[in-house]
Order: sequence, then C-alpha cells, then structure tokens
Amino acid sequence: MAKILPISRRNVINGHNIDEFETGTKLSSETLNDKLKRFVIEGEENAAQETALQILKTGGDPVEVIEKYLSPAMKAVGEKFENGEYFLTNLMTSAAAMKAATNVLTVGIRKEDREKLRARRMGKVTIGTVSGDIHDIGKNIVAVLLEANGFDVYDLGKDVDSMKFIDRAAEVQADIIAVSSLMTTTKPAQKEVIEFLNEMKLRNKYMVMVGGSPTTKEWGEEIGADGWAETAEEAVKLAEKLMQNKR
Ligand code: HCB
Repeated sequence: MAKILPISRRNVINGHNIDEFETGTKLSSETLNDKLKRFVIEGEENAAQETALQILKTGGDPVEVIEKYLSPAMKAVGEKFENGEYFLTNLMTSAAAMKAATNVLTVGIRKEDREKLRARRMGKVTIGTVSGDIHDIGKNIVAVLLEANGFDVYDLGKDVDSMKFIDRAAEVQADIIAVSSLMTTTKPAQKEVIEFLNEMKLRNKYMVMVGGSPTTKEWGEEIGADGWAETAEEAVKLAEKLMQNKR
C-alpha cells in the first residue's frame, strides 16, 4: 500500500535513498502493476500506455496484469461512477487509458502465443457485444485471449443486432457464439440470441457462451446458454471445454 511521507521523516527510511521522494509523493514501493492500475483509475492515457510498455519490457505477464490489475481498476471506476464521485467524462478517460494499456499488453499476448497459435486450431468463435450496448473493452480482451489460445475469432464489434450473431456464425461455420453484455438493460439481448436460434431450429448447431459484469452463472443457465464465464481466462477454459464436448 502506498504511503505518504511526512517532511520530518525524510532521509530516515531504512537506508533508502529518499532524495527522490518529495513531501506528499508516493513511495516507490508501488509496483509497475499498481501504477498502471492507478493510471487507469485516474484516466491517465499516456502514462498508462507507457507503464504497460514498461511492464512488457520487464517481463510482466500480460494476462495476469489484465485480469488482476486492469479489470479491478475498471470495476473501481464503475463504483466511483455509481456513487457520484465520477462522471461520464471520467468513465471515458479511464476507458481510454484502459484501451491504451490493453492494446500494448495484447501485443505481448499475441507475440508470446504465436507458436502456440500455429500449433493448434481449436475452433471458430463469433463474438460481439449485444444490441444497444457499446461497451467493448472486456469483449476485446476475451477475443484476444481466445485467439491467442488457438481459436479463429470473428469479432462482430459492439451494438450487434441479435440476428447478426447468427448470420455471421452461419457464414463462417462457427462452433461457438460468444455474447457479451455490460448493462442490466441490454442483457436480455443475450436471451434473444438464444431464442432466435431456437426459433430457427439452429440451437443444436452452435454453442452459446455469455459473459459481462451484470451476468451470472445462474443467468446463463436461466436463458439456456451452454456456459457463462466471469473472466477472459475462464472464457478460454469454457470454450475449450465446449469444444471437447463437441468432438
Ligand atoms: Co459504462 N456503464 N456506460 N461506459 N461503464 C457501466 C457498465 C456501469 C455498470 C457503471 C455503473 O453505473 N456502475 C453502467 C451500467 C449500469 C447497468 O447495468 N444498467 C454503465 C452505464 C450506465 C453507461 C452509460 C449508459 C452511461 C451514460 O451514457 N449515461 C453508457 C452506455 C452507452 C451504451 O452502451 N448504450 C456508458 C458508456 C461507457 C463508456 C463509453 C464511457 C465506457 C465504455 C468504453 C468501451 O467499452 N469502449 C464505459 C465503461 C468503461 C464502463 C465501466 C466503468 C467499465 C466496463 C469495463 O470496461 N470493464 C462499467 C463498470 C462495470 O462494468 N462495473 C460501466 C472492464 C472489463 C475488462 O470487464 O466485465 O467488460 P468486463 O469483461 C470481462 C468479463 O465480464 C468477461 O471477460 C472480460 C475480461 O475479463 N466477459 C465475457 C465479457 N464479455 C464476455 C463474453 C463471454 O462470452 C465470456 C466472458
């Protein structure tokens, strides 16, 4: 936990060269990962991008950084928005910082897993964020991790019409349709995708997985999805499990 240095304690901290510490600044015990988390919460896009680069250069694990530091950072931003401490502009600057950092880190994931990618083809996934919902940060992370783990990923983007999930799945002969929703008001669209599949008698042709912060395992079961995942890493495990059951 970062501490604040009072003036009276300058130069007396366990032999550390504390010249670099000014009154009121944070101790450098803050790790790069903690720094990155703070920059995302504070909406510091350039600093977040720079720190993500430093993390990659110093051998940090990009997936761990995303799951353990960046996702909680966005959760904290959401909470601040909810309790009135943050406004929409803060959501936007934090989202920009998050995107800048994940863009850097996902380059690391892609590079790391290039060999693995060549080695196996796991299955085809069409993925998107539901109609009426423009949140795409988490969906993008899921897409990158699936790709890094050998899936062919067809990203439909955000605000995707329910029928488009199905049309594109048919076009590319997908195995899995992954549907993301970030709002309580848009999660019924996940159900709609499954209902359309049922109506078109295509439900057995595709496996459907759902996720996003307002969704739960119970919600996934209630709407008849084949699985729900809380994080991108879990989404990969789930997709692998679904493919195993298919074969
Ligand atoms: Co936005 N927003 N927002 N927002 N936003 C939320 C989602 C609220 C919860 C904030 C709050 O009130 N606490 C809230 C929704 C409330 C509700 O449920 N009804 C909200 C609101 C209200 C809104 C607007 C309506 C605000 C307004 O305009 N007044 C507006 C929505 C407009 C619209 O969509 N029509 C809006 C806009 C924005 C932006 C543009 C400023 C920005 C999005 C930028 C972007 O995505 N390009 C934004 C952001 C950043 C957030 C929060 C703060 C963070 C979301 C995020 O990126 N999380 C969010 C707060 C929150 O979610 N707690 C807030 C980080 C990622 C990594 O997590 O959950 O998306 P994730 O994904 C995970 C996980 O769920 C899973 O894996 C991912 C990686 O681990 N997963 C899947 C995701 N999809 C999966 C699919 C699968 O098949 C499997 C797993």
